[in-house]
Amino acid sequence: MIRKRIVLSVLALSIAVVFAACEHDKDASQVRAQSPPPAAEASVPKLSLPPDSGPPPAIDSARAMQYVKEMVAFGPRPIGSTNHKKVEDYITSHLKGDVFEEDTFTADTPEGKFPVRNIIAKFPGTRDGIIVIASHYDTNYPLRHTSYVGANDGASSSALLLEIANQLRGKKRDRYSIWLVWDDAEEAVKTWTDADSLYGIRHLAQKWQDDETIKKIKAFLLADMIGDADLNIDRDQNSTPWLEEVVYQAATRLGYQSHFFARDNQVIDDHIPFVQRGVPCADLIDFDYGYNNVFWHTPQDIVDRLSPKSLEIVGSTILETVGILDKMDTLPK
Ligand code: 1BN
Ligand code: ZN
Repeated sequence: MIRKRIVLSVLALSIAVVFAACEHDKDASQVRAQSPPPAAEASVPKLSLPPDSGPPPAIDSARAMQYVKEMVAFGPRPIGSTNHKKVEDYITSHLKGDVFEEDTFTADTPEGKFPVRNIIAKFPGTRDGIIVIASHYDTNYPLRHTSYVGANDGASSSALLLEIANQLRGKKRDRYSIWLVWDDAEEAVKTWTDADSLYGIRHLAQKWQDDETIKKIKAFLLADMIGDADLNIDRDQNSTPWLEEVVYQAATRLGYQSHFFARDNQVIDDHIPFVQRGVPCADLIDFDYGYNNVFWHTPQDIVDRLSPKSLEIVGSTILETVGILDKMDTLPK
């Protein structure tokens, strides 16, 4: 069974959770020893990857950062709020002319019923199979009456997906289809539990299981908290080792490997409903936002702590990962 906690490398993390704003944050983490370097990781399979060819992927980092600023400018965006509706409209306004659909439902939460809306933009390819790239766009609910705007946690990855859409738009894909998912209601409304969290993505995973879409998903790449100017993407032990290795190789091809996988973590995040259904997943999360993650779920999560370069590093690594997956003859299960 997957444990409801994060395992981090630093003993002092227990101090950091004391500063976290929400009750659920307090039991979210535990101590873990530092991982060996990626090549020495026992569980990483030997992969035969296609040769590095072609130009590196493009990401307009200034434009992505502008999107972050515009989302943050709405203010706190918890489910059920007017600002939440504004950011939904903001996302879909950037998808005009794209094929996109919405998965809407009412979530029953410890704070009552809320409308939930996942937004899915589809960039079709001719190869059979889908690569999903996901980000949540809601902000922390318990902090809704503070100045909390979730610049890193919610806005950075959602803005990056808008920029990835810009890069995919209008280009013929003779490879896997790419579906971009802005999922909703990731955050707990009270205390993080299996039932009080991940409302949107749990619904979407179940829907795609019921209609058998899930069988076509070759990889699920999640971005969360990827804007930190001091970028350190964790190796998530709940993710799929071979896919994490492809991500690492993609980062290495771009010269960005120093930002990836220096430490291990075990993250419960939007990928989990897909992990549970056997879909290969990689959660790209930097859960070290400020010393011992001290800015996470606090009003200190502001644009000033982010960097366009971090958006570029993660965005181009995701696109390079897609490029590698596209060219692999077969993908491991
Ligand atoms: C990530 C960003 N998460 C919430 N906001 C998921 C999470 C929940 C990560 C609890 C760690 C602990
Ligand atoms: Zn959060």
